[in-house]
Amino acid sequence: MARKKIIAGNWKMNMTPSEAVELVNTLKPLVANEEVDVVFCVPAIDIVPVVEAVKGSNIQVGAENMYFEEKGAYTGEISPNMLVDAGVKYVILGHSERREYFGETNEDINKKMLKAFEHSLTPIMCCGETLEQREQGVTMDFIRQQVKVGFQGITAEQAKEAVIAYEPIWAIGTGKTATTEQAQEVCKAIRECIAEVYDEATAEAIRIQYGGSVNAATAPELFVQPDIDGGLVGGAALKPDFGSIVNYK
Ligand code: G2H
Repeated sequence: MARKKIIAGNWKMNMTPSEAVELVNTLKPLVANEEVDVVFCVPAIDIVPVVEAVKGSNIQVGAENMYFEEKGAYTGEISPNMLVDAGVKYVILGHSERREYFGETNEDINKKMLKAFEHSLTPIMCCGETLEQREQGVTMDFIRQQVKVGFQGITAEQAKEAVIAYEPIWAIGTGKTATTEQAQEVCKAIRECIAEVYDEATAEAIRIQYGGSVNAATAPELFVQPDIDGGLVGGAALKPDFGSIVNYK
């Protein structure tokens, strides 16, 4: 069965709650495309008003992070059950900015992956290499490690529901999109890695996005690649351009 494309916005640390509602109201008619899964991953404080604002539309709401404990003395953190209770369906885990600025490790991300599934949240697990790693020719070794550790203890049935976002770090927010060939090559290799860890059926089912300076001009070519099942979009998700990205065909 063909995989349904999933196009998610990652708002990062942008939009106050009132700006968020305004943006949802602007984008709602522009992203009304039932052929793809449309997800808005928003800052924690925007979740409640955004869940309210998207009601009656095709938009699903995601978080940008969560903690792996249920509750307790973890000042500043947000638990999976808080997200679920607020109406969140997806959660981005292991974005390179979380890894770089907040020291998240593959092991932390694995704990979050396990917790997300325990609460029926769909993880969008990010992976991707630095420019240095690409130049050293170790891109796939690095990504395979991120994927293998990230999915430790995740069953094949769960993995089939997961989303992986391949985001080369050198292409994030830089305006440098990976070429279509580079993006397809790595997404294909990630699928092969999933086949190795699980089986062909799991590899065929899992959705793999590309992320990194995706815009309305680059999306159409990227999203028709055989192993690219949509995108994780940062900057362009904050603009009406996101409508063109969702309607890339
Ligand atoms: C990569 C992406 C969204 P941008 O981080 O996750 O952001 O499209 O701005 O490069």
